[in-house]
Amino acid sequence: STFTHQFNTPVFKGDVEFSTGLYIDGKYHDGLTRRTIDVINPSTGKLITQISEGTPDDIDVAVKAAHHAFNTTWGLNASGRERGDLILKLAQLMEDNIDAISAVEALDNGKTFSWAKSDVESVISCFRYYGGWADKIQGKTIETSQAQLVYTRHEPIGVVGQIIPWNFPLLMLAWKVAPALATGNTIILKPSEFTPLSALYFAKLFNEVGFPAGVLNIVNGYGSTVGQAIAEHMDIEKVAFTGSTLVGRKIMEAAAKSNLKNVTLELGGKSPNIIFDDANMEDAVKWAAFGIYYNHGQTCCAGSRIFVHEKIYDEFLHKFTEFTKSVKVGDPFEPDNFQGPQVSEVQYERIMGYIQSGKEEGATLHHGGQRIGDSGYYIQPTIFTDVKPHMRIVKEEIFGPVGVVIKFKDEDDIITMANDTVYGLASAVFTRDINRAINISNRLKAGTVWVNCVNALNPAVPFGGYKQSGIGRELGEYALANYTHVKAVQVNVNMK
Ligand code: TXE
Repeated sequence: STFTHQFNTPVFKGDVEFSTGLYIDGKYHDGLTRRTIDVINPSTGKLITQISEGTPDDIDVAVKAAHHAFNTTWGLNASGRERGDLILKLAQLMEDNIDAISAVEALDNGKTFSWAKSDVESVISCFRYYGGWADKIQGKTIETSQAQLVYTRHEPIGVVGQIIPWNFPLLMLAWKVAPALATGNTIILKPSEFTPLSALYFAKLFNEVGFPAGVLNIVNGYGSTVGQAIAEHMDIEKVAFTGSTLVGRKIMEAAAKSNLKNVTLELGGKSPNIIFDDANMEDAVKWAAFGIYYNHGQTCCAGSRIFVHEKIYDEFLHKFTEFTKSVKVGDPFEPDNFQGPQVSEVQYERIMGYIQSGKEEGATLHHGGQRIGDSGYYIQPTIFTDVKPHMRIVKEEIFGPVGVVIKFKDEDDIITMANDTVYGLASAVFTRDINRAINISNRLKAGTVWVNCVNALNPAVPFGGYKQSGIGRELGEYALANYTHVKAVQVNVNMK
């Protein structure tokens, strides 16, 4: 069936309409069981619509379509230029519909319309970036001896599975779909059951652009059924996953037990944000708030552990608290709001559970910690102090607007504390001393170090984790390797 919605908000007025079915082989299907999943509005807790629920059998149908497309119209059958042109057209079509897409994302996820729009802008630039790569995927010639011609080909892997989360629904789709398309793979994508709508809208645009049928198949459904079916499928040759570390382990296990499919994982984080005493105080306060409150703290790279040099700790904490009080939380469609509701009731409960654990383990709830209102999943931006390294709020990913502020003495002290985590996704350092910035950057065990900023992302710049934050890198030229096999061809040219 079809989802139709009339937006009449201060920031967007207009109608949207798209199918809620499974998008397989260029057509919409109800799914073999015809079951549905309820899509809930996190701002109200009420039903938005119902979408088709896929099953492992639907995944089988999608995999067959994807193989057929790979062997006939895509893969090595479409030139890089042809693939790139379609990707660029898709980017343009998204730009033409940017407000409507952003409104759907805000409605379903709870992020504000303006932040949703900033996501969609990043989505568009990600597709443009990889559209540009499509005809530049090339191997090398390798000199061995005069008797040989040796070269490599970077070939698409084949049918790839992609499982994405709910925190940046369309952006995570873009990070995965764009490089896979550019390199010539065909795709089975599973969006999060909490936020399926923007991917369905995307499917409509994708279809309009004129990609061959079966190149991208979007199968909504639950992780334990459809997600698991992707991870263990014998005819899917690669799986890319973003989500919890717990599920990341299951994906690897399923890949190992089935066909040893290639795996890339982008998992959790507990990123340190380090503020030295020579940092620009006003900037550091604003960036620290952006680091933890951006996207309601539902960010894998959230700067959730804020380390402040002891000389400026009191001043920082005071200013950070004042700034936190000014963060506007409320309806995603009101233009002044920075923070909307958490994505779901489950996530809301999980975060409130962490706040409770912080109090029980003896940390000081310095600010916030309460629900806002009595409908929707709104939580106050929250600060804990007087924390100890063993506490759950210091060690575990909360994925909510909850930061801990911790004092440090010197560089060795901070490196030990910052690296004392099973994660290693991102980190940030604030200082005006360039040598210190570089030395600290070298010593941090994290896939990204931001110096005097946080959350800077660009499609050209690789992103991914050390330690249990993941395997592999997304974005940039690095991501092309996730979706290509390297074939070495050795030709005997002297015929002996
Ligand atoms: O994630 P899940 P959840 C972290 C964050 C959050 C916690 C739990 O700490 O609080 O994870 O969130 C699919 N086989 N992150 O439970 O379950 C699922 O359907 C295959 C960090 O919502 O990992 C969805 O599409 N797939 C993060 C996707 O996995 C399975 C983003 C992510 O959901 C599956 C989200 C299975 N057995 C949460 N079980 C980040 N790194 O950005 C579930 N899925």
